[in-house]
Amino acid sequence: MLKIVEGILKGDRRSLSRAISIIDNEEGKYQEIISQIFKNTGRAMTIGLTGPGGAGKSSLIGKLIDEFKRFGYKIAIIAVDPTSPVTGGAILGDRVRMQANLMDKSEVFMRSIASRGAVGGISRSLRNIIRILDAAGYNLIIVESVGAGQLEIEVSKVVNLTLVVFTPNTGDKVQAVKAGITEIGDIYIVNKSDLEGANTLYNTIKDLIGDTERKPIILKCSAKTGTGTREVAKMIRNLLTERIERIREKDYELLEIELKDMVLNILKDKILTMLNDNPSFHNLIDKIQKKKMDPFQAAEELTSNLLNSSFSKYQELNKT
Ligand SMILES: Nc1nc2c(ncn2[C@@H]2O[C@H](COP(=O)(O)OP(=O)(O)O)[C@@H](O)[C@H]2O)c(=O)[nH]1
Ligand SMILES: [Mg+2]
Repeated sequence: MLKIVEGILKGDRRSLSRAISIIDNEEGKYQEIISQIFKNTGRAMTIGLTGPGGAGKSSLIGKLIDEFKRFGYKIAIIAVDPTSPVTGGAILGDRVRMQANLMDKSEVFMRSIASRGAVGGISRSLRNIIRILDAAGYNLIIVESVGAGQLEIEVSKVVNLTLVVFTPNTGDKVQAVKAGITEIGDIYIVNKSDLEGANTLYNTIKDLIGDTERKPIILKCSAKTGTGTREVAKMIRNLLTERIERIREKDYELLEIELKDMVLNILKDKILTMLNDNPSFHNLIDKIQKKKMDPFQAAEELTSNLLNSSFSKYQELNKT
């Protein structure tokens, strides 16, 4: 067993941090780490908080943590921020704000990752980071993400439950709808209920999405005063237990995508090597150049050529 894996399983924070960096950067060892911890995963529940910057996600997480700890959860937080590099202001600000809330909550693990804008890439690293935290014994993992559109959707696919946070003073309701955010939330939250306009926004959101078939839950709270935050926490806990079937289904679908993706990647590498080694590859290019063959014919011929030769190789291997 790798030393770092021993550390992870013991819940050692330095090993955890290091492992998360390895995964985030897809350094060579990351597959081995995941393989070695994999049997120890599968217990954690995950929730995602998303919504515009300044809506109060970090503040709300700070409040929710108090409640969740009362429920007995061991909590880890991952902040994903596509807009700023790791050293950027937004995350640092978040860190400070959350840490103010996290005084005496040192058992909460917190980490920010930069998504580097690669769609698909973030869900892969996020899934594996969740596995690491899961193996380390964190059983409630909270993902905070900022930004609009694609990243939000990516994150919502990876987590068990998605919360979308709105606030009256960034209240561009139409934009929220445009970004496809109406599709992804299990719970919609109007934060800053202590401010004017919160009721109007709450009613607008109810009209816009409360009536859709999915019947998402819409709540109001103030992360500043604490009004309503306990209800939010309770609702999250209830949904996590009530919707266990749906959560399993979603997990199955994710594994399906993940596995297909991995097989395709492996095949692509192998096929490219085979293609470059194949003598008829360059012959066919010659033929195309001399107009003896069109590219479609050549591609078909090469493909069946490759498939046949790999098939006979496979049969040979199985004979012995
Ligand atoms: N009045 C009021 N301000 C809030 C509330 N929640 C957060 N804030 C403030 O809104 C700003 C942005 O909060 P933050 O949690 O960093 O938002 P995030 O960008 O969504 O994570 C901060 O100045 C918070 O103090 C609330 O319920 N009421
Ligand atoms: Mg934040």
